[in-house]
Amino acid sequence: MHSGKQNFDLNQYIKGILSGDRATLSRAITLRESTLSEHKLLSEKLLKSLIKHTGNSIRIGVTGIPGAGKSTFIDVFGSYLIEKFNKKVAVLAVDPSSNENQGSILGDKTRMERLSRQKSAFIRPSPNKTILGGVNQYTRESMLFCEAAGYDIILIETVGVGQSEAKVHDMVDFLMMLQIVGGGDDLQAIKKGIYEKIDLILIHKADQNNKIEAEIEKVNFFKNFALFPKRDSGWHPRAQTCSSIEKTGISEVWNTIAEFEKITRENDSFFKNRKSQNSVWFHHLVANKIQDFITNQSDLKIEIKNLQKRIQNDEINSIEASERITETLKKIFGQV
Ligand SMILES: Nc1nc2c(ncn2[C@@H]2O[C@H](COP(=O)(O)OP(=O)(O)OP(=O)(O)O)[C@@H](O)[C@H]2O)c(=O)[nH]1
Ligand SMILES: [Mg+2]
Repeated sequence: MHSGKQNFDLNQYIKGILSGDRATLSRAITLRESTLSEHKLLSEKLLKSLIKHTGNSIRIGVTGIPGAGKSTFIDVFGSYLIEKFNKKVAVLAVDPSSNENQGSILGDKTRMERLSRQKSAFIRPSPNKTILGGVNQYTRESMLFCEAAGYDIILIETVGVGQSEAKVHDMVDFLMMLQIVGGGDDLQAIKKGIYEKIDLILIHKADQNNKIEAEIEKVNFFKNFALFPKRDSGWHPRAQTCSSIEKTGISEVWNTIAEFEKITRENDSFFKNRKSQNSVWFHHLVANKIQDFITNQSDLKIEIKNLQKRIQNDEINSIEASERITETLKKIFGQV
């Protein structure tokens, strides 16, 4: 018998995840996010064991400014996919309102009320403050755990703050951006180069008095998109309207994603994209390993602290101090 508090071993994690147990899945994500070195080691072993069971989902990023309606849309869209197509839907969401896990869970459960009641849904909020726009390496690895647990649709909610689109773009197959009707930043978004990364602009809250305005904006986006060259993937970004409250345009979003998947699988760009994303992941893993290695060098830590003190006391300047560190690093890596 294992109570919630007891440590799981590798096999318990593997068995639990492969059987689709949501509590174990949740624990595995927490384990991966841990900074303790024994947790890191175990979670790495776990990822290695599960990797052959990953990759069988469609990975969808949902970005947009705070208040664009991302969580509401995911609630409606995810429920639609479960009810209509019997899909298993995992949501990796960012909760900007809280930096504590407990608070996050409560926050997002209320925003995704319908979805959180579904047996085929898994919702994992992450605290926002520590990570840019809510995505980091752990989001990618959480996604892999979800795939091993049998989820076939992964939705990643991320707050659009410019750079976060690039980060989420590195881990999803399809990226959509929610725009509020009358947001007025259509051209600006394109200028920022975000266009290159977005597969669908969803003009959201196209309801009540906003329906006509939404259609006009859709046409404007369409015209702007026409100015850009065709992508290698063979996909040309779309603009569509949608209301999560009136539940209009929801099935059309799924149709677009299905079409995207068909086109990019047929011309192989789907897998090419995933392969290049694996290289990005590898770079992150290497950078983390180097960082871990260095921060575990106590001599180096002491030296940095001492040098910082000496800089404050005007005994050494920053450039000289950094040269000392170069020398120490050379010693550590055996290049003297
Ligand atoms: N009129 C209208 N309002 C909507 C729609 N979808 C969401 N809203 C409202 O927009 C507000 C923000 O919704 P959220 O789903 O929390 O937005 P979000 O983008 O997830 O926000 P953050 O997570 O804070 O970045 C809420 O008050 C929703 O009720 C819609 O389709 N139509
Ligand atoms: Mg939200």
